[in-house]
Amino acid sequence: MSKVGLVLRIVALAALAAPARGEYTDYVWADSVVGWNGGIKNFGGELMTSETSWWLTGLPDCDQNGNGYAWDAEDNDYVAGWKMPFAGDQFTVALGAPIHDGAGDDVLVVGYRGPACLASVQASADGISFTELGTIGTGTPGYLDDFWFDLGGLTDVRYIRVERATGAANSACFVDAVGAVPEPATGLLLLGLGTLSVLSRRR
Ligand SMILES: [Ca+2]
Ligand SMILES: [Ca+2]
Ligand SMILES: [Ca+2]
Repeated sequence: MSKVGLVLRIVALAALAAPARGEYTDYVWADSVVGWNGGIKNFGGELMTSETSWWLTGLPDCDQNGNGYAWDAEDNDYVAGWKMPFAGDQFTVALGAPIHDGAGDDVLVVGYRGPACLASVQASADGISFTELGTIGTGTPGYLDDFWFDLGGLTDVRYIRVERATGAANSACFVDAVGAVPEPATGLLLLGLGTLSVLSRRR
């Protein structure tokens, strides 16, 4: 096998072996909350304000002991969402950088929700026109989950909205963080191309 062929093969194998979604620390996270209405609050019932909108920004931070259960005594109540009564609840975050449709799922919402939850997750490039990516459905109260969504061809997405879609009993939903995968294939491809150019120069 030629050196070039070997490098191509290594790059291909690395792409297959790499975790499809990488780590939380590699993601683009929401860096601001650009709007909300209804009764957006933390689980304790404190209404979110511009002073506390950081509950929704940055990396997930409410499960301090990392066991996936959000209500342990030592955990922080750094979430925002809704419970009863229904009030047309929704919020929109801005991501730290524009995101594009890569292979597989792209957008991540971390949170916990009630057994009758139904929430719509939407994406927008301009903050005005939103496209629904999917929904967050029923869950086990208190247990944090990663909810993944595919951009489905959308590009230059900067805004993610989470909107309550039911006023049913036990339809609470609280979000810890909103993030996205920042095109992981690009760095790997550049690495492969860089190695190829080094090899071709050495010949
Ligand atoms: Ca916990
Ligand atoms: Ca995708
Ligand atoms: Ca949080």
